[in-house]
This record gives sequence, structure tokens and C-alpha cells, in this order.
Amino acid sequence: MHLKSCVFLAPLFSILLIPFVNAKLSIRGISENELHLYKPDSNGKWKCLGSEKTINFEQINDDYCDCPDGSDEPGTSACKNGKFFCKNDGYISKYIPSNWVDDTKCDCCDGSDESLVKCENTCKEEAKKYKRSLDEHNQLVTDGLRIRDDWIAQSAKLKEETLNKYNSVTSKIAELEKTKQDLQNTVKAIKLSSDSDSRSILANDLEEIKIDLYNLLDERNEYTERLNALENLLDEISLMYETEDFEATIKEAMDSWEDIRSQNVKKKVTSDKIHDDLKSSVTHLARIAKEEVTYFGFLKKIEKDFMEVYWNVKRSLIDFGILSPSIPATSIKNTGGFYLENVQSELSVTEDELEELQKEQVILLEDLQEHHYSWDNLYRFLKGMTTELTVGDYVYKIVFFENVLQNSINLGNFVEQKGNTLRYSNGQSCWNGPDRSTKVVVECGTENEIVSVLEAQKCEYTIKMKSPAACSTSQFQASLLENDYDYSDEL
Ligand code: MAN
Repeated sequence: MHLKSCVFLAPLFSILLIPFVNAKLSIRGISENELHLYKPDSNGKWKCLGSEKTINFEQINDDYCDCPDGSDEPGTSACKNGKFFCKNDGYISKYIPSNWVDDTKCDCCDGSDESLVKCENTCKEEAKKYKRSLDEHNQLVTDGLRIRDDWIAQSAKLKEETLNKYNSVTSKIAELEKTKQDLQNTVKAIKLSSDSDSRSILANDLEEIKIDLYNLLDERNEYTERLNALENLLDEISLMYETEDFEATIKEAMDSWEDIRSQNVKKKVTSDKIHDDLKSSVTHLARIAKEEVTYFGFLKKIEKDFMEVYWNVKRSLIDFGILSPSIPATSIKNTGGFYLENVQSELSVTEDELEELQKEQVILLEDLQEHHYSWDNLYRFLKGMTTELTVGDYVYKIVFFENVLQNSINLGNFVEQKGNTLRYSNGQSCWNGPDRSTKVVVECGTENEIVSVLEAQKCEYTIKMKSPAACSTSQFQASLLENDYDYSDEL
């Protein structure tokens, strides 16, 4: 062919090609990505997308529904089950049911679904709204997560406190068990020592004191005799005073006095020795009474007899001027006599304290070992936290991990937490119905807040609430806008 004729034919070719290229480039209601599915075969036929039915390619969008799946009429409202693609440039592309096409209602923000009425292109506005709500949502998740992290930290602190308490209770228990063992051993020793050496030590001491006291009494008698002799002597002298024999009487009295005096010297030595012996015996006795006898609980057993003897001895020693009345002999009674009793009462106090601590230890251990579902790391902080909402005559109150109340009616006790749903059951029984139960659905929020209460079935409640507890990083949403315009200046 001549070049000239080619130049002549060129416009004709382009006229013939245009409809075909256009058909390829755009079919109403079809996205560019799906255009490849809309191609005629070599015979100009086309197979429906969801069935084996074949139609002529020209039957696509001819306003008559040929394919059972509606795939031949994406750009008309002829099929009930077709879908129309809104490109929505600047916003988010979407599909609408194809029977909304040309119904005079603008469903796509770019207005592409309507050819009979003019639709404003609102895609930019929609994108702005979308971006604003997306930012608000992501900000809410950020804020909620920050609070949640704080709650987690506080829960960890509470757990650490429980752990420290458990450790301190455990070591206190170990200490008390040792104390208890020691006290039990002491009690045993005290009970076994009834006839121990202490008794004989004390008995020996008492025997010595007895001998010394008898000696002292003898000495006292001798002093009395000597005093009587002296008194007699003086009486005789006074009787003979005016008589002739006075001189002879004096002489006789002086002789008698010589006798008495010689005895006196001997007695004085004895008395000093007895005095010293008694003093050291009493000191020894006091020491035993305080340190040894008290330890073995001996005084407790012989208390009655001993104390009587003791007081008699002490009184005599004071009477004789050997013991000073200021020596605190009562210290024996105050510190020693009741030693066994003291140890036993100390043991019982220790046992009581131990029992209390062991109970506390079990509770603390249970608490530490308990697994609190997927909110384990929040549990300690959340437990017992309440949220209320008044709806009509009722105040609904959720107590995390405990129960739900409707005024004073129990709507269920906490049973389980799965994901962001808490279940409470076995609440107050319902007249002609089941025991009350409640499902609490929690969504991310910056504070605990009941959003709605629904009693869909009698006595079965669904409460929606917001809480930072339900926030998670997976809730962040990425923008679906192809070009994530920054509209912040315009907002
Ligand atoms: C109370 C409330 C209601 C419930 C009825 C059932 O009025 O607990 O929510 O439906 O009892 O008798």
C-alpha cells in the first residue's frame, strides 16, 4: 500500500478503533482492576462471571439482566444481584448494589452511579470527615493505651506488694516456727526437770541455812542467859548497897562478871561466823532462785511449801539483823515462780500468731497463683472498680471481676473474661425466668463508662461499656485513602 493511501486511511482506522479501545478502558460499574474479566472471545461472545452462561459481548450493560449472577449489568439497575463500582477518586472506592444505579439517589461520592440527576462530587468532604474520625479514633486508642499502661504498672506494683507481703509472712512463719520449737523444748525440759539437781542444790542450801539459824538461836539463848545473869548480878548489888557486906558483894559480883565476859568473847567469834555464813547462803539461794531454779520451773512445783519456808527464813534473818529488809526477796516470786506458766502462755501466743500467719499465707499464695484471664496484668488494679449508669428507675452498677447490680438486684456474679467480654451469672432469680445474668461488652475508651443497657431476653442483660482496659494496639486503623491528604488545615 502507498504511503499516501495509508495517510488517507488513518482517520478511518482510528474511528473504528475508538469504540473498541473505549470498551476496553471503561465499562460502567466495573473497576479498572476487573476490566480484564470483561473481554469478548474471538466470536464476540462473553461468559457470565458466576455461571457458564454465554452471551454476546454487546449484551453487557444493555439494561437487560442476562446472567444469573447479575455480572452482565454492573452499570445498570437491571439485575437485582449485580454490583456497581464507585471509583470515588480522592476518597475510598466501594461497591454498591447495581440496582441502586440511576435511582436518582446519590450513593457514590463521585456521583458516578447517577446519570439521570446531577450529583455533587462530595468525595473530598467525605475524605475530610473520614480522616477526622480516623484521627479521633487513633487518638482515642493512643490515650486509652496510655491509661491502660498506667493501670498495668499499678497492677504490677500491687502484685509486687502481695509478693513482698507473702515473702515477709513466710519468713515470719519460719521465725515463729523456730520460736515455737524452742518454747516446746523448754516446756518439755521444765516438765522433765521435776527432781533435777536444782532441787537438791536448793535443799542443801536450805539445810545449811537451817543449821545456821539453829546456831543463831542457841547463841540468842546464851545471850539471854548472860543478860539474865547480869541482871541478877545488878539486882544483888542494888540490894546489898546499904549493908556492911557491900564490899564483899561487889567482890563476888566482879568475879561473876569475869566469868561472863570470858564466855562473851568466845560467843562473839561464833556469832560473826554464823552471820557471814548466813549472808553468803542467802545470796547463793537468791542466785539459784533467780537463775537456775526459775529456769527449770522448780519453784512452781514446790512453790507453796517453799514460799512459806522462804518467808519465815527471810523474816528471821531480818529480825536478827543479818538481812537488810531492802533486799528484794520477792523477785523470786515475780520472775521465777511462774516460769513454766510464762513459757506456756508465750507458746500459746506464738501458736495463735503462727496460725493467723499461715492462714494469711494461704490466701496470699492463692492470690499470687490465680490466673486472671487475658486481663491478668490489669486484674489487681481493676478488681472492685465500679462504673454506674442510671437508666430510667434503675442504677446499673458494674463491679469489675465481682458483680453487676441493678439498684440492689444482683444481675450476676463474675464468671469469666474472654477477650473484651465479661460474663456475670447466677444473679438474683427472676420470677418465671432464669437467674439473672449479664454480658458486659467492653470497648476501648479513655475512661470506664457504661454506654448502653439492653435486656433483650427477660433477666438477660447486655451492657456495653468503654474502658481503657479494652484498648489494644491492634485497634489502630490505617487510612484507606489512596492519597492520605492532610486536611488538618481545613478541619
Ligand atoms: C425487675 C427487673 C427487670 C426484670 C424484672 C423481671 O423489674 O430486674 O429488669 O425484667 O424484674 O421480673
